[in-house]
Amino acid sequence: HNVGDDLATRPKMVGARVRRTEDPRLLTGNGNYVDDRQSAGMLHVAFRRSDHSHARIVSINCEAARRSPGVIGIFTGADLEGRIKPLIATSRMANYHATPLVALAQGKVRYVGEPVVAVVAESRYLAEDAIELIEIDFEALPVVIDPEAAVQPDSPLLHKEIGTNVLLSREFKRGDVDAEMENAVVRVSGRFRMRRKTPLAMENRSYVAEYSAGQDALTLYSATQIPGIIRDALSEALDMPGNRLRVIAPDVGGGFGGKASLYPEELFVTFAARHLGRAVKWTSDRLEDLASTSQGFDEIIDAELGFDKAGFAVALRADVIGDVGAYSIYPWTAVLEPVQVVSFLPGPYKIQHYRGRVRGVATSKPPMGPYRGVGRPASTFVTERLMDMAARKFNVDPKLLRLKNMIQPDEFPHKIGSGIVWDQCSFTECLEAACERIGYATLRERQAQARAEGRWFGIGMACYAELTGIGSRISVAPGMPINTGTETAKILIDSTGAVTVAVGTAAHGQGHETTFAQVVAEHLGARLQDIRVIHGDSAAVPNATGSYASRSAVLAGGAATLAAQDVKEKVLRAASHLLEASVADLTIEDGRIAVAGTDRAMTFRELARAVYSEMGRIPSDQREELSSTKTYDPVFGTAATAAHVAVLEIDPETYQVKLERFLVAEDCGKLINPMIVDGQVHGGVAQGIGAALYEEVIYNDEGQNVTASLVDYVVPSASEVPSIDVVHIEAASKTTLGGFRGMGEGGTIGAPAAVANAISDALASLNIDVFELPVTPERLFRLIENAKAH
Ligand code: MCN
Ligand code: SMO
Repeated sequence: HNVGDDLATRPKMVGARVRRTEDPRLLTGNGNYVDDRQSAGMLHVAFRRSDHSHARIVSINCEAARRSPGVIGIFTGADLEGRIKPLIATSRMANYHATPLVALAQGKVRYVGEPVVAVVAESRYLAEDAIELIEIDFEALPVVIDPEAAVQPDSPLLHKEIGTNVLLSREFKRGDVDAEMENAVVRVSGRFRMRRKTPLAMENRSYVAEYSAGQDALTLYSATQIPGIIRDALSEALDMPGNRLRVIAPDVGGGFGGKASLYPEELFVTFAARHLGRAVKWTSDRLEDLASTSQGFDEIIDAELGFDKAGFAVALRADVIGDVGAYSIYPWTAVLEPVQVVSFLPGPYKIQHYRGRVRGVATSKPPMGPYRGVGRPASTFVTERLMDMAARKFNVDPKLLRLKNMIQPDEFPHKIGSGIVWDQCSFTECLEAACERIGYATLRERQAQARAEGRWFGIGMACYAELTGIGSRISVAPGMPINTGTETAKILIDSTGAVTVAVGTAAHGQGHETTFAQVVAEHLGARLQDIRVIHGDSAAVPNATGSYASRSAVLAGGAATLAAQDVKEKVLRAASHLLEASVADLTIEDGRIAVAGTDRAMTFRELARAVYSEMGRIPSDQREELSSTKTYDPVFGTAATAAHVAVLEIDPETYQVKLERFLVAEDCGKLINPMIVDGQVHGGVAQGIGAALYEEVIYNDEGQNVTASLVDYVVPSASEVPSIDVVHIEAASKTTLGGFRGMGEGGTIGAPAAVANAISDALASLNIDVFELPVTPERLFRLIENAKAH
């Protein structure tokens, strides 16, 4: 199944391990990030943020700050009223309450770190100095920190006008789960806890806005994943037509979902540039980033899984409380993360009876937003833990119990209990391949040996499916303000024969400049070195959104394929005049058009010169620009699947968890670039290991973030991440053009569950089950000490 094995029989470009063309630039320090941008007369912003988690703003005194050197302007929420239109993340979902997005707090603050006052000054230092002089009189209000307390009727309210802290509630239901659970022979259950994370990127958030007064035109350079969405949102917020607004995401140093939403600071910087008529910059420092970037994965999940006596899972019920933070994130809404948890809980298994309830609860913390995997790391953690717990009760191998319950290869398409439909998926194939490649039987023998020696050696697996490449019929968040179901590509061959490909997606580490060049080279017959991919520029295509939800390969790859095929036809038509041959007799390869069976040929450069400059050579009524703009809509989308296996040992003296091996067998359909896919899996697994063992944003009872530096918020480094093996099962998707399935998030989805299962497996002799992630050293210590005491 390894793609490398059959490269020779494949088309040349799609499927090749092409080295990332962006790497020479990025690795030699020639990247161009937002903060690198300098422009004449540039001003700098510093934000005075709330140090209260919930308070009324009684008064703000900026007098001393205004007299501070270099200060150009000071703005409060009141100053922005009527100047920036509040944006509302709408949703079609019943029982959902939106909260408006404003640039600066108005009347009240609802989390520590919320921007309250903005100072614009000649330098960042001067702006920071002035910030210190601002006096804000806060009247503290009761904190709302614990999501379970926040749902109680007597809880203080964060949004009085809404009348409840429950911003959303929903139930998915199929069959009669209670009756089936009653009849179940084996039941496993638990209260699972996935702790809050931050989607930590190496580059902090950063924005530069430049304004041309003569043109009334604004350009925002934003470290964002979604320049197209930001452009459309700014157009509304600032009441400007889209053709006077341009949002550019230059090189972006990671996002992981944290740069996939519109931020208050981004709104402010753009407004200020226009208002003051000068370029304005704000770059977050790490403290601000940890305190104010959207956070992810914060759920309490009560779940129970019931089996019949033959070992088939018959009923699953779950109750989810998601801590969505203080506001509903724009544009995705607070619905995004918690509803995905209940949507994906049945996972790859046939479970006839399902009920999943979810509530998203507002608390005094930064808004919950997308984070790599969205909902599925938590749902996979729960379902895969329950599978392992059941296997132990049945005394059967966890692999066999999974295989028995999985949707089998001849049972697709399959609709799971939440209503999601899996197209053809490789559930059993991935699990079999993972176990074969890692030598599962041998590992179990090693484990028996280790156990005999009193060692804690564990093997954990996790299987999942994720919905990727989502089209217009099942938008990422139904009823949200912006359509995310399509993407556009524009290809132009210029008069030098060079090929420029513009896509609406915005890579921030995924290597699109390489993979989309491969797609276009394949379908156009151009040379890789003649192709340049432009991404992350809202002005490059008429409608664009960005990169999130593992959609770019499917959507932009699809659009690029359509556009390349169209341009190829134009090239062939032009060449047929110039080479005096019929289109059917022409071939295009490596940037050369040739007449089959003759020595007549021309390069793209010669062709382009003739088309654009040598007016007599093609009849004028048949001369056409060598370009095409195509939009692709996969309508539904496609599922990607994987099986993860973690092997680890826990030191019985220090309780240190040492990951020995990690293997992923994944199916992302037809691979564009196996090397890039491997890299994506490696990075995703590293983040999943972080979620399993280290990463946790902690708020104390007053709502203060006590993990607001990278000393306290611990991420895995190279020494904590083992070498990761990746096996590719390449089942082309039948529902997407080109057969691609998305995979950029997958690594993070499976790894937390696999590690949690491996730890529970290692500690089976103590009857320990992991219900809470991350299993930090402290948690593991308590688990083991508790178990020993009983
Ligand atoms: N690819 C491929 N063959 C396939 C599928 C994908 O070669 N069958 C390639 C694509 O062409 C692309 C990469 O793999 O170069 C990822 O593709 P895709 O799954 O379409 O995901 P996106 O490009 O839309 O990226 C978004 C995804 C998300 S949602 C998060 S979160 C995430 C991730 O990508 N954040 C990342 N990977 C990241 N990687 C880095 N370095 N930094 C982040 O912030
Ligand atoms: S969390 Mo990825 O940006 O969808």
